[in-house]
Amino acid sequence: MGFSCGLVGLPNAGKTTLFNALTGARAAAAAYPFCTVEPNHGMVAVADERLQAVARVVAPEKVTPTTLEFVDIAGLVKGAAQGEGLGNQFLGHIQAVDAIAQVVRCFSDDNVSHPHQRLDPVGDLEVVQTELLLRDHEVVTRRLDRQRKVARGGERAAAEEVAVLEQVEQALARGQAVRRLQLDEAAAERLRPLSLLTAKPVFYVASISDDQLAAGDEHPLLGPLRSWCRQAGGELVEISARTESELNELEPAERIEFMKELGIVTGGVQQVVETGYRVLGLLTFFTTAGVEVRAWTVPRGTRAEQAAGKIHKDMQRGFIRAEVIPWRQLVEQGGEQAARERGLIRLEGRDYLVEDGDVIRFRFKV
Ligand SMILES: Nc1nc2c(ncn2[C@@H]2O[C@H](COP(=O)(O)OP(=O)(O)O)[C@@H](O)[C@H]2O)c(=O)[nH]1
Ligand SMILES: [Mg+2]
Repeated sequence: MGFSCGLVGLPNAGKTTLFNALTGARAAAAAYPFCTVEPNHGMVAVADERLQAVARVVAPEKVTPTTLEFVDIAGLVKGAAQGEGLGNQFLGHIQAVDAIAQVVRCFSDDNVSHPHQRLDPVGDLEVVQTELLLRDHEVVTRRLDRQRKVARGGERAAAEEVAVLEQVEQALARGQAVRRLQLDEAAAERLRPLSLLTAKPVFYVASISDDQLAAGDEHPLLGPLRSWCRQAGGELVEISARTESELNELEPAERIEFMKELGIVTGGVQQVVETGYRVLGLLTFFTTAGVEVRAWTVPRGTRAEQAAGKIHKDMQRGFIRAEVIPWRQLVEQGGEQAARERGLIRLEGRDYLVEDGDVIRFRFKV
């Protein structure tokens, strides 16, 4: 089971360009709407300095990073919730992802048409947001109608669901995303089968040009965009996706040269991946067994036994114990041997809650 982020936005926002920058793929990015119909899927390695540090002391034959999946979804247009554009089908694709990266156009280019013939990032974010809210509202109202009937038949679970749905329906009608409601675990559980789009974690990606990036705070579009995102409670990543996708075409050595020339310090791609990882509430643990040092991804709150199952079902079934050390301690000790001799490797049972950065060796019998 992997985790995925869907790139969502208006046509020509720069989604496919960002996808290419993320994956190094060369999906068709072109200046006409609906160039992307079937979603493109790509796995992106999550760069992690901790993994490299652990690998330096373990000296394995192989180092395997963990991955995050990105899905390039076709552009949404106003009215998508009513079936405009290729509306409903695309909204269905968004349903399938775990988190949403809302891509918004900030670059200006007369050769690239804008669906509303104007450059207005905040307005664009609102158009997309409204479609997602409308779609959720429709799904919730339909379910509410049905469950009200079932509840009248005296079914208690249905009555409980109706109560939650009514609260959610009112929020959506006010224009409030479901993720902004403080729902308890039980309510969230009831809603899960509906895969509501505005319940998914979200972050925002401003697709901007190099000179806009260089202008930074001075750029007139960015101030309002940043405060809109702050108010919406979502992080904003600013990236020149076109430049970064062009970087992918270069050899690593040339790339470094080119980045120096342009003054690109931290990669926007890296920031997009990190932010996606963070909003999904994921953590990374490492294994060093055999010839491989490897990073694994699980949700926060994962127990040792479940983490073992991520590697192999047999490991979960035959789980005996987990031997755990935080990555930094392992690195400070210079390796497992020394850490073991100093008694720094802890023994944990099946219910141990895995922590971000743990290095774990699972003991199991088959
Ligand atoms: N000038 C400029 N054009 C860009 C930039 N990013 C993307 N484009 C162009 O905008 C058009 C639409 O981009 P695309 O990624 O296909 O948008 P999508 O419809 O959201 O997938 C393409 O012709 C891209 O080359 C940018 O930063 N600056
Ligand atoms: Mg596209």
